[in-house]
Amino acid sequence: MKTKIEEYLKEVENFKADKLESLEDFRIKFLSKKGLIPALFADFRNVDPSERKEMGQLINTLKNSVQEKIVSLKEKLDSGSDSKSGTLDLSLPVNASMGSRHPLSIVRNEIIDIFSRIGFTVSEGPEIEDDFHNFTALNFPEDHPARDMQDTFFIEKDPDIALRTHTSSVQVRVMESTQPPIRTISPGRVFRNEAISARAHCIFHQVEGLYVDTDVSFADLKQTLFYFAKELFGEETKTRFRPSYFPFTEPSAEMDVSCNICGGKGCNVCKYTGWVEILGCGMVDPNVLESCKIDSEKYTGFAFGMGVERITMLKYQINDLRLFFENDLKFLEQFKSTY
Ligand code: 2NM
Repeated sequence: MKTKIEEYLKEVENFKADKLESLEDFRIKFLSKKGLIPALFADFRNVDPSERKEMGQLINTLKNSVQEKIVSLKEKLDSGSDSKSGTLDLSLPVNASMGSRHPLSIVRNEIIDIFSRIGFTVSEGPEIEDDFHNFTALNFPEDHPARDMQDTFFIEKDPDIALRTHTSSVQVRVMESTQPPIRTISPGRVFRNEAISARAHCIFHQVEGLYVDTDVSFADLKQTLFYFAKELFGEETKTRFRPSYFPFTEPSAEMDVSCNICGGKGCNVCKYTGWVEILGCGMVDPNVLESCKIDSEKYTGFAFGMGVERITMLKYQINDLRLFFENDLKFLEQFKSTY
């Protein structure tokens, strides 16, 4: 019996399989009910008691080496067949293209980062709004054209429920629920009933900002936005403020930055003026503070709003807004960022 087992052990050691079928034959030969190992265990009953210990150990060694051989050959054959048939090998290092952030997300995150460095928090709110938060609290007169069906997507009439047309509605909610000091920005999607073109879309992204405290002045507004422009477009960036009008701010202004494409010399992006408009801003109208239960005798505030698409187009010299919504990989793959 001993020589038989030793022969089997040699056979197992030398066994090679180039396909799963021969490995299966090997398994059947040794381990199946009528195989060689069960036969050895059957013979074991007739072994002399003085040899039992040694024979028992030998048979077990044989059984283990058969099992180990099957496992290791199976692994080899499996991984070989994978590479041949071209299925995925999950152990390979990643070398496929990695996916990248959407340019609008990159710029939005950068804007958030710049303002959070000077103490602004981020607030979010619903995209479906009531009339009070989207218009009335923001000092829009009853007959303002923005309240018209032509400009706003209404979901219900009486009471009016609509898709928010700006994220100022979020700031109304912040002011209602928090007493000053308030320093917050609200990034988000907004909706306007407009024809889609290279410069306009019915969905776009805004970041609006709000700062309310005692003694907040227009000088604070200018310096904060000057800091923002330099952080976003570079240290050499100049800013200028032009008077403007918004229902929710008084006085109101629009801020231009020196054109970062021609450096102020004049090009088709700045229409040969050397300046490009990037945001609207102003001192929060006391009516807005009062609508939100903030004492306008005690507190003042400034606010601003910007379109993320517009800023992204300027930063990356993109000339058609529709590219942001088409999900064309050739466009999206060009943007790599840590933001
Ligand atoms: C702008 C321009 C000027 C603005 C006002 C407010 C609020 F809620 F405080 F009244 N939030 N954002 C604002 C002011 C937005 O966007 C062009």
